[in-house]
Amino acid sequence: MISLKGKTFVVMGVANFRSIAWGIAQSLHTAGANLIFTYANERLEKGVRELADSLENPNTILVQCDVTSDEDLAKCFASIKEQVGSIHGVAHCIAFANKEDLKGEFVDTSRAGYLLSQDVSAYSLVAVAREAKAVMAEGGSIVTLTYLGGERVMQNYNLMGVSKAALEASVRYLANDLGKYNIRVNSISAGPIRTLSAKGVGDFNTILKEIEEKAPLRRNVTQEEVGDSAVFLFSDLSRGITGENLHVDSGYHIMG
Ligand code: KAL
Repeated sequence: MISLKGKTFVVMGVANFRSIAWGIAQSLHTAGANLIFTYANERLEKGVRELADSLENPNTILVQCDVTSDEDLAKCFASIKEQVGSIHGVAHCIAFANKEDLKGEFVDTSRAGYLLSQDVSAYSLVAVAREAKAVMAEGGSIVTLTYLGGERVMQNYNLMGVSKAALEASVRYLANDLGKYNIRVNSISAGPIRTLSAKGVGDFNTILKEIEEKAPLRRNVTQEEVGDSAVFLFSDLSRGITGENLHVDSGYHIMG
């Protein structure tokens, strides 16, 4: 197993125990890393605290951070710097789109809905990377989460697909900017997992079933698998990789 002992990682976007962010946190914890969790608002704080406390030998820090606020972002990373000095990576696991924009046709997307989704789901990575750079004295690794709908049209993913396309392009431009500081930026394109984001998606079972039938591995992926791949991207084993989109999807993306 890869050891990340003595290294500190910020995990943004844990909503509950089903979150991919939580899968990443658990894998990082198993690798011996120190963890800092950020939560968007008070409503989410209690759940994140309970999860953080459930980790064996918890040595974790929680910081509030609404990524749509430049002030919050600055305060959050200043507080992190004050508490730990420097960090070695950030897991950015944050996305949002209004429910009403995730059905019907993309052509009907409102300006406000489009901008909100871009702000939370794509621009936030740029802002986080800028703040994180100031706290990554020894270089580092930034990992964000995307989905195949950023590369192709997937039913109902609509404006989130466009936000993920912007996120994936941002990964490449950020990788180019931050490479000279030995900061790597990559994304993981996870197969469908039943998280809070997927809640209320009527045909989610159909989506999962299609993966079981068509993906090379003939099964769906788990939070743990995404978490372990993130640990690889955070570790020195991936030191030659940046600007990459790693598909952790049972191979589904290669199928026509
Ligand atoms: C094709 C798929 C089916 C699902 C379609 C759209 C999924 C969009 C993801 C987006 C992030 C979901 C939301 O923003 C939901 C939001 O409107 C309501 N939920 C919330 O506000 C909850 C409480 C909070 C915690 O959620 C967020 N996001 O803040 C895509 C599937 C197969 C794969 C998925 C689920 C991909 C993905 O991007 O999550």
